[in-house]
Amino acid sequence: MAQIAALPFALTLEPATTALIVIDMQRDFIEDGGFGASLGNDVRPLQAIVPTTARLLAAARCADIAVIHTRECHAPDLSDCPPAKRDRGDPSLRIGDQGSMGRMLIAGEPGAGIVPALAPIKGELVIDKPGKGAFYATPLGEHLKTLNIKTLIFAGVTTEVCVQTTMREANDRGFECLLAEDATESYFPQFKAATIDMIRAQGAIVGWTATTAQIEVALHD
Ligand code: C5J
Repeated sequence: MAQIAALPFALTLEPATTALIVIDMQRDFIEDGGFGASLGNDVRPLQAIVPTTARLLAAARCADIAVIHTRECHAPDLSDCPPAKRDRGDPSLRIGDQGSMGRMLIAGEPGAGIVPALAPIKGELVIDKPGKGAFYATPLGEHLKTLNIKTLIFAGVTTEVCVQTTMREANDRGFECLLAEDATESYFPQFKAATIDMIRAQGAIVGWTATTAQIEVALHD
């Protein structure tokens, strides 16, 4: 058992029934020329969490915690991309358009890949998801059941979109959910802060938050 000095109160977890889910740490969200940048965002805050996320990954691997990576991406024929998603807003490039890292958010294109510093290793599950939540239209739920997972640690981007959506989906499915505060980031600092507040409000209504250092300490004990 490991006890994490989380907020709003300590969280106890069993490494054997815990998984780390690293959400969408893809070049398309993190690098210049990707989808995030095409929406007019400054991607540098997202780049800044890569080393902390790598530390969290290393701690999970060392503690034999299951690691799952997700990628937001679509089939090349866009059959899993609703027009409402593709057509909304006014980005300089839309999903499926050709960018400097291949077609935007298309499975198998360089931009849809996970940044090299956080590359999955042998045995780690990689889930491609067409939505913001990682449970929607994916086999994630069945995999977690097969692995007998009870607790999920979350990292990745962006805090208030794919991370929060997946965390809420998981919370509704009965998982204990912990967000690594400094291994997640948003293009909008105020949205990240509000998401962290929302998660742990009202007695952990969505789950807990803790720093990567607090998680590392608990897993090393
Ligand atoms: C977004 C994500 N922000 N991974 N995707 O469109 O959060």
